Amino acid sequence: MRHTNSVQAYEEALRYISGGVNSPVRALRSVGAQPLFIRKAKGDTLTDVDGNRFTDFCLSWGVFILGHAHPSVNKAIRKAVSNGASYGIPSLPETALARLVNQHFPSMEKVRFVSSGTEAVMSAVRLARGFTRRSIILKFDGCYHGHADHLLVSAGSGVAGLSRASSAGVPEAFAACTLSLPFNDAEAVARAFRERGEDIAAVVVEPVPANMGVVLPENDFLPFLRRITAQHGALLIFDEVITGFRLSIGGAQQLLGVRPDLTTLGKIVGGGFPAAAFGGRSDVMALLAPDGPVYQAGTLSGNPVAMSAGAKTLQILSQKGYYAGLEEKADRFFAELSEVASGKGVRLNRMGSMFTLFFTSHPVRSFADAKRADQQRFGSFFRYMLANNFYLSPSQLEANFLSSAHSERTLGRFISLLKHFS
Ligand code: KE4
Repeated sequence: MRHTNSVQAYEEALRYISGGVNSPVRALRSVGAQPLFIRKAKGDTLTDVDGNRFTDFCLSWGVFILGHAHPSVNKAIRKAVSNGASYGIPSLPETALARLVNQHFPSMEKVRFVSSGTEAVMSAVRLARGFTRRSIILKFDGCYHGHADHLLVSAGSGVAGLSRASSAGVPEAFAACTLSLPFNDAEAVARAFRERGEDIAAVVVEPVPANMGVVLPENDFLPFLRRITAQHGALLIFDEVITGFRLSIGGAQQLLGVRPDLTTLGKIVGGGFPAAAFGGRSDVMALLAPDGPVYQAGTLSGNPVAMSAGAKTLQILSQKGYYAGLEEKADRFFAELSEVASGKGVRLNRMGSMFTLFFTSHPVRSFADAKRADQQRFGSFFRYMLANNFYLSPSQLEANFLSSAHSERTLGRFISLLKHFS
């Protein structure tokens, strides 16, 4: 497989862009591969600048549940952009998407659009601190909530690979306002609330973490977080940037029946454009400027093209039977994949259409467990799959995703490749 043009493209990119990439994990360093430069994407297929085609299981980190370049979404984008790309003044598509978000996430009584998941979580945390007049945020090891200073503590995703618990450049004073505990450890949470309950503004959690690889919540953990936050006057923030519209049309909160005070959304909600959202209880959202004292703003927030891409995506996802169909395909695939995986000493964690193959035979129910997986062996699996035209999310501590564009034949080939991997 030729990568000459990607190699040249990376050399050129290195001259102008730090690390040659605009997001660290794309450098493929943790999997020991050369970064690819993609020319186009359609359905489940990526085509790189050398003409190599790959079946994509990363889907721009979970965005393209419908597959890349869906014809109806593209048509909506073309129509929207012909009316101008941005106004910096309210437009009807913003309210249209807000109405759809509210319809599918009833806990999001009011919403505010932003341009990235980082902005969404950062703003929700500021709002929680403003509402409760408290400072401490409780998060979980291995969960990643974007790169706002105070959330880069024991984070997952691209930060997980760094040697330090949090990024350089984050003053200790900022990190000191963040407590990070093991996911699924109700006793540790109870102890934190016993000791500092009156200072805790919010618990922020990926309801089904995907940034340490996919790790499933133990049966009562999320309802427990709901009870203990309510008991102590702290807010519960569900970071559904990945799980929102992924696990169901109403995200993890609909599937698992836990109603948070605030929710953040990203990825799917923007249909591939830089758009994300935060929202929740009206009494909390009422504190946001211009109504209240908590400031938050954004030049391209509610961008009409992004709103149109998101709205068309959600309209297709809300069609009757969409998730049932995806779930059936996923169930068939994962039933066979987990059998082959266990024969290889590999652990499959999945929920809905997102999954991680952990290269360990032990159960993975926390960040500590996930970090014990054999990252070297995952790296060689990544490179083996790439050589066979499959592009996985390039890290052991990330999730992979199915889309409605993945065929049974492709999924069958994935399984047979794992079978022959040594
Ligand atoms: P962005 O700022 O990257 O749009 O969103 C941050 C974020 C917030 N919350 C969750 C649960 C997330 O997964 C993310 C971003 N996800 C990573 C992939 N796991 C983005 C990929 C990257 O950093 O390049």
